[in-house]
Amino acid sequence: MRVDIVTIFPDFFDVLDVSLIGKANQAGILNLRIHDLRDYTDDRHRTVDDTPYGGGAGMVMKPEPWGRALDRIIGLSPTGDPLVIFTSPAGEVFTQTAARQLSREDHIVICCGRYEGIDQRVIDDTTNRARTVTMSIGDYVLNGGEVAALAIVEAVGRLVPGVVGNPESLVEESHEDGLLEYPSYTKPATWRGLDVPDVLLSGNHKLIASWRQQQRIERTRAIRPDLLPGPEVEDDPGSSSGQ
Ligand code: JEB
Repeated sequence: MRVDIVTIFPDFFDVLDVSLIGKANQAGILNLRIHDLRDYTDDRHRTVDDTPYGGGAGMVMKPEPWGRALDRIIGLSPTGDPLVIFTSPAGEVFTQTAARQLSREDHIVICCGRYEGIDQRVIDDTTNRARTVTMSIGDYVLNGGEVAALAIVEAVGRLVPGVVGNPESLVEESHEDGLLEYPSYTKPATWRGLDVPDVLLSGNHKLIASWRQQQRIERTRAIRPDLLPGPEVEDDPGSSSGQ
């Protein structure tokens, strides 16, 4: 899988070298390329931002460097059909389901904005020439798209065959079937007066499996009840949405 990332902070992605993703990159399973947006500027100061039309706080990323960078990267796509992702607090939420779908792509391009974001015409123009999505990694505010791009690359990369050593560890996982994971324990059997649950030392694999499943359901009910199938309540036109 080919992954291109466009950013004004290429050094941000150095951390990938110390991870499984970096190993997969060296092994040729992933082909990860980081592009410095400033290489696509044409002025002495390598300017990437300007003041917003209509006024308001902060700066907006100028369209021209983005246009030149994406023309080049989309034009040189080895598949000719890349999926371009703009990270944004206003995007559709990136979930494990989205990660699965992205892991089946042959070429993705991740665009990392900064400041107040990128001139909207860059997204509109890209939508006219390539499959384009806007994605948010969650409902909190970051200063730019780099941390979001790292999260997407890690979540997607580990689903690409050959990146994670043991494919079984991918199956038995939180969120793959909508329940949280069961609690894990290792040696010693007693630590600071706390015992590993007896069932895990029983050697009874059927009993262990049902105990773990029960733990998953209880944990999900306690911590993430929103993940459990609940009573479908009909929309009340009089109720306000609330946050
Ligand atoms: C992504 C970004 C900014 C309003 C507030 C902050 C480019 N889950 C997420 N939170 N924030 C981002 C994100 C994702 N994905 C995110 C790209 C940019 C935040 N900012 C700062 C812009 N508008 C600039």
